Amino acid sequence: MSTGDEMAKATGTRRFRRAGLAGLLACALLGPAACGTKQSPGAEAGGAKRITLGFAQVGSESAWRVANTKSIKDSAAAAGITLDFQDGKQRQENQIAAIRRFIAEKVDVIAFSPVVSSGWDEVLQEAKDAKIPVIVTDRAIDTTDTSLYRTLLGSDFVAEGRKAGQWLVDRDRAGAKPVRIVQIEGTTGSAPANDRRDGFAETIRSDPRLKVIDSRDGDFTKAKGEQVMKGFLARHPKIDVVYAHNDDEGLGAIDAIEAAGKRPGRDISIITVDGTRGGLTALAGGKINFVVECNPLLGPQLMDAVKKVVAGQTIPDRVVTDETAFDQAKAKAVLSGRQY
Ligand code: GYE
Repeated sequence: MSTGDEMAKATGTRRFRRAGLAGLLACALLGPAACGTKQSPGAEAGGAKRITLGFAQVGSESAWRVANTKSIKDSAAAAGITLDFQDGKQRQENQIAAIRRFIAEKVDVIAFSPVVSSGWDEVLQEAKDAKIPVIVTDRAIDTTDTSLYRTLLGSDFVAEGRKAGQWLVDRDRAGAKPVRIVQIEGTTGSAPANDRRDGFAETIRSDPRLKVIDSRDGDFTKAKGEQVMKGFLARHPKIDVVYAHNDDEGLGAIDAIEAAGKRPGRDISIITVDGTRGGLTALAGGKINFVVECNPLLGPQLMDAVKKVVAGQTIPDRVVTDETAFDQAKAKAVLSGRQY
């Protein structure tokens, strides 16, 4: 989705279908007496039909993702929602197959976090034709037809990229030398990779000494982050800063830098995004210099949206997660209470 579309989604609201919900609402409001004595399969003691949510996850590429999956599973259980969870193993075709299965099995709501942003129109049209509402979480999709989904819950990745860039601009304001930056990107074609790159580029443009000298896909994993960093170190005799699109890639870069006999956080500065326990621990220990937060705990918001969509209530088209950023002192202060 383009920033323009996102802005449109951020401002509007939409009304959801009420058809076929009168009975459900009567059950919920008036109790079992209004629902008759026979419970349909999946019905609960209180009379309201249990909601089934099909969720197509990206994969388990990072600590962020593991925390996100746990949040979704825990919140579904707490909300009394039956969750049909499918791990897409970072492949769009797996996620499309999962969504088709959810449609065939007639789940009440489909939610997914798209591994890449383009190529969803056809399968989402199938969900729309089957009258199954779709909620996009975490990563945006690229489509001109915003009627294909009800809302997007998640972070503003452009803002995250800007925070990363602004920290560097402020830190190096007084410097005179060129600053050679290498960038370890997230999965090519994913919303967070595109937006974190663009937000960062836009901000550092204000200072001509700051230059991205190389940029490669690290697929949001520690193993690829390490591999990409090894390549950078082999190709570039002087690197001042690593900007990694997530903590895992940054932690991989630390291993590569140490293996090359250099000190991460000192000889080469590191900026990452996420704020997981692993990232904040390295930050508190001085091996990372700045971490921009991206909150994975989207489960409660998602379950709330699912219930509202099923009940025919109005929900905002775009819900942006509240986030902060951490320097070394702040990381030390929050680490003990970090859930993920
Ligand atoms: O930053 C990264 C994960 O989509 C925001 O995906 C998410 C990103 C997160 O793999 O660690």
